[in-house]
Amino acid sequence: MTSRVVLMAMTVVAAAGVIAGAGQASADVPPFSEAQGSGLDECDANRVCLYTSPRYNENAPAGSAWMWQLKSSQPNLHVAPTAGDEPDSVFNNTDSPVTLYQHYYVGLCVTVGPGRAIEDLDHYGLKNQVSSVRISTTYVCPSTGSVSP
Ligand SMILES: [Ca+2]
Repeated sequence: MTSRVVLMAMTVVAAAGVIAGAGQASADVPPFSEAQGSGLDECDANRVCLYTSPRYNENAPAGSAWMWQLKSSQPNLHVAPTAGDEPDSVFNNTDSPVTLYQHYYVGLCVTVGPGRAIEDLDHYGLKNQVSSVRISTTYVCPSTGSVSP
């Protein structure tokens, strides 16, 4: 008898959770998109495009050519859809400088000018290291190539 009451109570809690979760999901707008793609042409206007492999995924095996498109700064790429520590190349298809950071706006960094691209982030020690992106003319990566916490 007791276990049956507990089971019923758990069912009610689970149902309430589903309802709350549905409301939460509809209010959440992903901060960036995730899709399969390769090449600079796949990058939409006014977006920063991150690619999981060098050379904008042009040599990535089918099914693993992940790319992410951002239209606003993203301090933490480790959110769904997660792109944290994944990018190997980048195309800045915006009119503003864009700075990529190793951590939450600190650590190793590199600034990519408007309309510019980097085909291999390994040149900056940032292959599979980028965790945040700032689209801004105010903040740029210092000549030391890193930002202290
Ligand atoms: Ca990668």
